[in-house]
Amino acid sequence: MKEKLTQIQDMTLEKLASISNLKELEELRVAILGKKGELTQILKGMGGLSKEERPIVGQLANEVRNAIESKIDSIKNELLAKEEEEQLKNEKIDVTIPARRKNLGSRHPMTKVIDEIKSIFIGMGYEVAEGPEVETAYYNFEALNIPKNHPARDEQDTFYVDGLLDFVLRTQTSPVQVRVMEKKDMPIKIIAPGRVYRSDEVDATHSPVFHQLEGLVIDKNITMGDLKGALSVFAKELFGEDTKVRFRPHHFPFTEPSAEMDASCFACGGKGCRVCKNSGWIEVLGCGMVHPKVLEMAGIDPKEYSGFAFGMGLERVTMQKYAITDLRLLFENDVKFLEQF
Ligand code: 2U9
Repeated sequence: MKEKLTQIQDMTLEKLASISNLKELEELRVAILGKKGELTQILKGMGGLSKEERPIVGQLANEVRNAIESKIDSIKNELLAKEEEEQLKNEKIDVTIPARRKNLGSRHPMTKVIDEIKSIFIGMGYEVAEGPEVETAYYNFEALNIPKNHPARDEQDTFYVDGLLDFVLRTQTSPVQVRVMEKKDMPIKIIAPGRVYRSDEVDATHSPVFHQLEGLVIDKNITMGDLKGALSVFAKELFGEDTKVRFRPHHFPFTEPSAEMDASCFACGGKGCRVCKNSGWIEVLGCGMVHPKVLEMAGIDPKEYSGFAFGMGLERVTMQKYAITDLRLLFENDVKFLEQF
């Protein structure tokens, strides 16, 4: 039995010398020291030894077990250290590699134009007013001198809510201003930017949802001169100091007299180019003196007060400013398009 023990020790130590990974080491440990291992089997057979032999063999067996165990432990530590070193080598971080660029995105061209126009008017003392996008037909039409059966109320152009003729998705931001007028906190000097809706088919210049910015000034003795002064300052701030403006007569139900304002083309200075379609002028907004009936309906005496109003389509201004030829680009959110602004 003693021989067998020394044999096991020699054989195991020899095998241990050529072990190269933790899996092999564990397999060998189980084969020798495990429940059914060679050494364990021998120790189990010690019952058959004589009284004299038992302590001698027992001591030898312990020595063999200790020798094997301590060798296994030291190899295990070596292998673990090697493994960790390997892992560290593989996980090495090169801190000199430039970081991956984060895509920060950019402000939408519409947002830029809305913010710019808002800050021009805020600089001239206007306040920003907001109101609901689902409106009553009264605020959207009647209060603006667009009675029932008026062509501008054509069902084709308007989204009614749930088939109720009394509720509409606002077709302009004017109802916001009617609501402000009703409060009669004079003088009034406001702009109302926001989303508006019309039952239009989508094409390069139309969309069922678009943005408007309207303005309203009401005080004693407000004249067409105030309108022209304010709007020409606005045009110069938006398109450049040398911008000239011209007013062409027009018709709106809510203003009288009414006009459309053109600005000299900021791209060519009026000579004619692609941006102004060779006319030298770009159409910017509609405007006029608030109709006395509109003032009256809101409870403001037109003999005491007068005012001017204006309105512009923000998609159109954005397209003009950035020479965008298709309105749909403003809604599609294609990153390649948006990155350019
Ligand atoms: C009140 C009284 C009058 C707002 C106005 C326009 C002229 C105008 C169009 C521009 C292009 C709409 O987006 S568009 O199609 N708007 O031309 N808007 S005056 O007049 C008002 C508003 C409120 C109480």
